[in-house]
Amino acid sequence: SSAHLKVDHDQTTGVAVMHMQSPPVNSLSLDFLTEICITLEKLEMDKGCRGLIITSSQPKVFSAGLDILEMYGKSPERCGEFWKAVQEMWLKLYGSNMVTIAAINGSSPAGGCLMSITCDYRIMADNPRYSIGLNETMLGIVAPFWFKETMVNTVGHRNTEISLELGLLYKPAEALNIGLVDQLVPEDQVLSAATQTMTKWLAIPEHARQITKSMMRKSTIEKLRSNREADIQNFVNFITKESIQKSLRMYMEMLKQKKA
Ligand code: CO8
Repeated sequence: SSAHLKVDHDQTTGVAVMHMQSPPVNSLSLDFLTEICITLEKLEMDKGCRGLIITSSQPKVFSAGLDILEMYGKSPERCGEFWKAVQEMWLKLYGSNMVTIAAINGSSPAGGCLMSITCDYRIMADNPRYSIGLNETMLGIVAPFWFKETMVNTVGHRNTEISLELGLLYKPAEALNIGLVDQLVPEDQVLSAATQTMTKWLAIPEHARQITKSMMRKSTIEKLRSNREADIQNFVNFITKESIQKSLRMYMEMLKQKKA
């Protein structure tokens, strides 16, 4: 465990539960992403850990996605460092040999949705106040190709096209309907349902399951792996544009107003 992550690793079942606890909304800052990557690396190396459940300790929110403040008013160097950490988290999660389950106990926009769809299975709290989706266009920004492909691999081309162009955030029932999540359960049962599902997945012959997972995801992962530098440059050039900075500022103001 580290400052913003509580990891409960049950040695007898081989299942680790990673609780995100970065107040107020588990937004993914460079520091938090780095913590997540270090923890994932350790768990991945640990032969005694075969399954990972990701959940949130914060009320009402799984993760608010990338920390918008990391993309606003920052130097190109810093933006590049940030983006490299986002890539790293995605590569570690999407390429994990562990069985990964997202126990989505709150809202999960943008980067929070990305984290969820890197997992093998998603269980969401059946609370209509929560939503999940890749809403980047609503911020005036564009989900990169590897966000898009992870989404296509989850809900198919047409659902992805609609949801990305419109920047849709889906209520749990809608998310279930398009296959963005796999199961809805009452809020207080998200973690126990994830544990139950984990048992099923861990009963499959491990090597066969891992090779199959890798086969399904390899081409998407390779595309980013072999283009990391160009993807960073793309991001930095895009996000530091005056017009994009303005969109982000307006979006942040809108968030504050909604609150007031
Ligand atoms: N980054 C930074 N700060 C955030 C973020 C965020 N993503 N989300 C919320 N906050 C802040 C709020 O501004 C607020 O700050 P303050 O207390 O100072 O006013 C505080 O966190 C609490 O937020 P709320 O009061 O809004 O909390 P609620 O519980 O009412 O709502 C939500 C929680 C639903 C998560 C809500 O905060 C929300 O909708 N947040 C915005 C989520 C969002 O749109 N994230 C998108 C981030 S972009 C991304 O992840 C992918 C980018 C890909 C880049 C591609 C570029 C090329």
